[in-house]
Amino acid sequence: TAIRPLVAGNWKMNGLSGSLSELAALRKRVDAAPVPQADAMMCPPATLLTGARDVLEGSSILLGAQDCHSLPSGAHTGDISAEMLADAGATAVIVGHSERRIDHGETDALVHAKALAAYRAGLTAIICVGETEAQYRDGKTLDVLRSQLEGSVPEGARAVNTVVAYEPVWAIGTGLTPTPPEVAQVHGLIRSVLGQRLGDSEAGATRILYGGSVKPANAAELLFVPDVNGALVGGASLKADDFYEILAVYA
Ligand code: G2H
Repeated sequence: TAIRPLVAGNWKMNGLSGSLSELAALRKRVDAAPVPQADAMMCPPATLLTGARDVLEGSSILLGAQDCHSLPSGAHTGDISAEMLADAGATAVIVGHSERRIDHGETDALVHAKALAAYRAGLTAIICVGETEAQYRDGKTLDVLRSQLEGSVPEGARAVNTVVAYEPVWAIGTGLTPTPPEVAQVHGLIRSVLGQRLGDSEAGATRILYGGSVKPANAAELLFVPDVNGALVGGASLKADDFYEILAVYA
């Protein structure tokens, strides 16, 4: 059976309470013209989760978060657990985004622990992987991704609770994107590594998103690449119209 695509927005550290009006505008567009062939999700900063939950009540748009701690509770000032995200209305959490890996030194082992925390709290883990510009230039992309996947994706990952997002670091927020054949090659590799880890039937049903400078103008060319099952959208998720246009590729 065909995989149902997912278009997930990642606001990153953008958005104050006023930004919820943009989410309300998106909801209005999606309600007026639903896109039946794909799921839509928005991941605002944690401070906006409960507000976003209220805005999205009764909507088909799913709510996700951007990061979690690996433990359920405790003395970890400033951190937020997966259970807290679930309590605030999230059904998914991004883990291992390259900005977390770079800004906070997150390792594959920590990302693995965070994915397990997501499962523990009943959340879907959106596990991000991607090579740096230097690794890309040196032809190391496939090796890097294999090792990130082996380190970050838990053995217990299932298609129902796991999404993998391929985000080449050099394509994030830069306007640069890999070519469709490059994306096809990487996504094929990701699915085959998942097959070795999870078995072919789980791997064949797992959504593999492309992320990095996805915008309305390039969405169709990136999203219809084989083994691409949706997008993780940063900058273009901040505007309801742009995000809807990307989602509407699946209309
Ligand atoms: C990649 C992406 C969303 P952008 O990080 O996670 O961001 O679309 O701004 O490149």
